[in-house]
Amino acid sequence: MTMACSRRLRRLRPGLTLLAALTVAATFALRGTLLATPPSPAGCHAASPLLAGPRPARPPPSPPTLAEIEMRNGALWSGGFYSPPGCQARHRTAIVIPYRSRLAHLRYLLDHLHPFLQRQRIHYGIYVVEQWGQGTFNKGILLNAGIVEVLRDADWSCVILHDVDLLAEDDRNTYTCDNYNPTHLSVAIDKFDYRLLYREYFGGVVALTPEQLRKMNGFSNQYWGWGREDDDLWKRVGLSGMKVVRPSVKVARYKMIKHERDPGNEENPHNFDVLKRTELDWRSDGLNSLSYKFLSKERKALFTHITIDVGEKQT
Ligand code: UDH
Ligand code: MN
Repeated sequence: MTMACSRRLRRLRPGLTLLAALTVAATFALRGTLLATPPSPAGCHAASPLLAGPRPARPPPSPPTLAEIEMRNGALWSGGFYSPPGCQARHRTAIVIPYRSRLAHLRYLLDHLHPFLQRQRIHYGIYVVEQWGQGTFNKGILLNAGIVEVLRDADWSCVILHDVDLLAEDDRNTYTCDNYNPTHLSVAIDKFDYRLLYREYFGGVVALTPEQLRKMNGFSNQYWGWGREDDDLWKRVGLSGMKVVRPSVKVARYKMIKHERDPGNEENPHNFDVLKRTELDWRSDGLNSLSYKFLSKERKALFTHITIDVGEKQT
């Protein structure tokens, strides 16, 4: 290269740099319009520009089919995983749904939850943990098994335990965890007049880090049938030196899809007696004494489906 030529190039370089910068900016602007999330090397720190705010859930008279929901959610990876385009997500949230014979509710929830979480720009995965068979439902064992299986599956920083029939009504209710304390996300449910049912209520939708779950030893495995395993969970939080935190009642709003009590999940009066023993039992009854049979794990388009045998009713 001659001296003159290299000098000319040097003179041109600021122009070239500007041109390159404009091209990059134009590409990002285009991607920004297409994806609505301009790339930010600093991560998805700012409040998501995609949030819609308060939006009462109005599920249609019949739920959409899984194929219809799949068509509306083209950006998912197999297994129901999602990573926001254009910025580095700060949180990795696993949603764990305890499940048996509630297909209509599951279809409503998946249709609602995927776009809801994508507006929050969270890296997430949805897991449906199904209790196999017709035996007595045991939500504690099912969720403990779900926790063990999802943490074995990927490196999640937050686990959200989510009833199948609850639809969040404000996407400012962020599906992430507090670093120090378990979070109760379903504070105001329409069925209970959008008021906290009672101070110690810690059911519905709750968010905990793997560390918090280990500290409190997960759920008790001793609650067969409906009732009180959530009250036991509340006691474990306090007994392990933590407290429950809650987002504002203004944003933590949910609609519960109407339902009857399920067959195989009848109220069990014995559960009140079990609840009297939490203080004595929580250290030895929980994740560290969990026993279940893993039956299958299947990656579906909208979720990862894990099936568990919780065993026979004990009490
Ligand atoms: N579930 C199933 N199938 C069943 C039973 C339960 O999928 O056969 C799952 C499902 O995710 C459901 C959750 O377990 O949403 C809880 O059961 P539920 O919906 O019958 O509970 P409910 O609506 O809970 O009665 C409201 C709690 C308010 C009272 C709190 C008392 N501590
Ligand atoms: Mn319910």
